Amino acid sequence: MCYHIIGDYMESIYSVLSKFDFDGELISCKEFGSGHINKTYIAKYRCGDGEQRYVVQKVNGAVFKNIDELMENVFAVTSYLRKVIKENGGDPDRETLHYIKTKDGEKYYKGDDTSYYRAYIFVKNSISYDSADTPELFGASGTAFGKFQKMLGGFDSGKLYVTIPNFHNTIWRYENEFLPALKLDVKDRAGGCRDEIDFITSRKDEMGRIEELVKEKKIPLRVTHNDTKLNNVMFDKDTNECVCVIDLDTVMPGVALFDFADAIRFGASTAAEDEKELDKVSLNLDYFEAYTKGFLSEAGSTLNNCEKENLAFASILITLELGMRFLTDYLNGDEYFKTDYAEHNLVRARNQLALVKDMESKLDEMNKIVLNCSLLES
Ligand code: ADP
Ligand code: GN1
Ligand code: MG
Repeated sequence: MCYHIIGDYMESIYSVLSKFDFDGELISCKEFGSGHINKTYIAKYRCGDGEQRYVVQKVNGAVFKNIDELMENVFAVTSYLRKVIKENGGDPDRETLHYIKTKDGEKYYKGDDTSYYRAYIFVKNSISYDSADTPELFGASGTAFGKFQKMLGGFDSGKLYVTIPNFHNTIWRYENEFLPALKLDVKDRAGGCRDEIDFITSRKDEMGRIEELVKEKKIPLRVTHNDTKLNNVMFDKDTNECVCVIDLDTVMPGVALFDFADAIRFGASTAAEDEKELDKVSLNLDYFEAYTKGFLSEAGSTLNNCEKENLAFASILITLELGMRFLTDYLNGDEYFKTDYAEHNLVRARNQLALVKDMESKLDEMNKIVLNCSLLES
């Protein structure tokens, strides 16, 4: 048996693996993925002549305060999806996540007071991407998230717990997180980012626009994913077809617009989320169009006109929101997002705000693309 060394938590991860009902003999386990919140491991097991891989995740208990409710949500959503996928003649073992319970029959394993682990089957022959080489590949992820939205159309969103309250309530985040962080300025960092602070503050009036539409009942709450980064979709390694949507921790009642928007923010940018050279950061309209086509081809019939009219605006708003979240975390001393170096959150914030600026100059074109794609669907 060959054990890969995983820093100083080698001991504990192997004891964690032994708590789950996995088949076969452990071959290796290593850290994996580029997520900012949870810690992900891939564990390989020998099963007879073959191999079985499992994904094991340490859920971030500081971010997700109620792990029981979170796991209730993911089990409820994945069981529902399995049913729909079967009805549609698909393969539920491949097209949605398959969670593995612990040997005690629990949905997750609780280590010490702050560590929670859960496990699922690694989707065979699949890969995730941090960027798409072609608009077609990105468009395919739009189809996958659109289909995810459509398949969950019959699931009552009121039955889901809210795993992070006010997750995409931009004005709430401004008033209750950004302004207090700025006021306290615990690390004395605000002086070094005045331009970014002014950029955010000057857009305050736009921050509540979607919330208002929800209050006026023009936009409904639906079952939404809320974290639709390209690397939260698995593609088939050979054909590059989308296989399944993953990272279901933030599936909860929400605004479908933001599922579209967050994917655009990440995948239609010409640069990585933490690119330092800001002149490399812009919105690629070909990618925007490919995603819009893909998303609306599946979810178009579900969304109402008010939602469609706000797809482009929501893309700007979610980018502003994340820029503000990164800056808030920087001001707070980097407590929320994983960082690789001291100024990482500030770099990410500047990057997102540069993208906002470019998107603002392209809003009319984005709206035209949405309109054309909607007409294609009607
Ligand atoms: P995070 O919340 O940290 O983003 P994810 O659930 O997105 O965690 O998982 C991190 C990465 O692990 C994904 O981007 C993907 O590459 C890989 N991964 C996660 N689940 C699976 C799975 N079931 N099958 C294959 N790869 C997976
Ligand atoms: C986090 O876990 P991950 O890396 O998929 C964050 C998202 C941000 C994203 C930015 C629960 O997502 O909201 O948009 O980083 N998830 C949470 O990359 O806060
Ligand atoms: Mg992820």
